[in-house]
Amino acid sequence: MRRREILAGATLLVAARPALAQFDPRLPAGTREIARMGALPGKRQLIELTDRPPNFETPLDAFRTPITPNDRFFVRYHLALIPEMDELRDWRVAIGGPGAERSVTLSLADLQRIAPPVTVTAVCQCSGNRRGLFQPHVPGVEWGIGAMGNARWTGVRLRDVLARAGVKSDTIEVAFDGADGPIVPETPDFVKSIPLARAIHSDTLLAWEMNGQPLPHFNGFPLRVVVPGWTATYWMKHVNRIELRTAPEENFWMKAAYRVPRGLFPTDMDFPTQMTQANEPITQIMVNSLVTNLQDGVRVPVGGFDIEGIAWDGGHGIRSVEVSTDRGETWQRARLGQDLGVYAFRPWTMRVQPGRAGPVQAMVRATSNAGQVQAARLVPNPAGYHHNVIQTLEVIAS
Ligand SMILES: Nc1nc2c(c(=O)[nH]1)N[C@H]1C(S)=C(S)[C@@H](COP(=O)(O)O)O[C@H]1N2
Ligand SMILES: [Mo]
Repeated sequence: MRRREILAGATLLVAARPALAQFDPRLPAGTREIARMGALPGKRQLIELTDRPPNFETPLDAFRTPITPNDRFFVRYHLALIPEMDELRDWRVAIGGPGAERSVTLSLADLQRIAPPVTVTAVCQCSGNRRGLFQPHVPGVEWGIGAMGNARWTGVRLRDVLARAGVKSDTIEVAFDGADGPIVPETPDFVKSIPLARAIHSDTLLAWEMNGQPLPHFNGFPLRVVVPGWTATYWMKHVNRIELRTAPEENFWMKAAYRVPRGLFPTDMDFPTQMTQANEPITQIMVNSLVTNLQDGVRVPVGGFDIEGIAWDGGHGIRSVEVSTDRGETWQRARLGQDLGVYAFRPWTMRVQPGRAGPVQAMVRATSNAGQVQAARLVPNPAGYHHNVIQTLEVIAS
């Protein structure tokens, strides 16, 4: 998107939206008032929530396979000036900062020579996924269920790249900046940091491939950060600057945004340098699941039907998925499908025999290998993060 297009298009596009959208069955609950279907270059139709910056979510049927196709993978940006592909041709990443022994600047070819490539299959999920389903309503991008996707990410371990710069012993955080920027200088640039311990974790990558292809333009071409198990806010796209920090990153996107009340959500790793008395940065993904083959209100055969879906968490893997058709009194275990790794979507399926015609309610709950279970009730928090309430689906047997 070029600067002049953005400015010229801004007013025209806002007015035309709602009427088209409201009865499109592809639009998930919680987004129907504001969304419509739309496409970005290189992408098939996605659910368009805003176009400047582009915020497009993945429709439900794209989750019927445990790997989310690149051309249906959601897109989220905070800032509207996104570099064009040709502007990224001479792209380099600069690594330095007070915690670095030396500054280095590397091309993609340099990165690819550091070590044999590493692939991790992992869910990239926006912290605000399902915010549109919060009741009471919380302001922000009103995502439905599709601000997430699961892909095979290939690249180099971040720790092997940091070693090129040399990590001094007083380094506490590693910060990332991308090549996108704000239209107006008053908007703070999007910079995110992670604790050093998470940066040198063997699964944290700088990735240039997604599902065996170069990263799509809108998913961070040519290089993005991949922090498996952590929400996507840290997965910096078009990353061109990496800073080894000896003091906490203080910008708006760390200090004010992406925070949750302290201790409210369990995590395996603290972010000690960013904690306050009241809150802490959002980090690890919560255990969750989604029915992918049925939507509320659809007709199903009274003689029996399958419920299929996916389950995932922040890196323990899925122990079980259970389904209840009696409002939570009894639960039956679904059959788990292919295991693509602890950070990935885990497919599951369950046969239901309604026995009689009429509405059938199905509740689905996933449990992680750490014993964490989806929330029975929404855990309210000011920014509308971590919606992992047990899904209740109602279909009609006939
Ligand atoms: N450069 C850059 N990287 C970014 C962002 C951004 O606005 N700019 N948003 C982050 C957030 S909040 C999310 S949810 C993911 C979305 O990744 P995707 O667009 O590839 O789906 O990118 C992350 N990385
Ligand atoms: Mo996000």
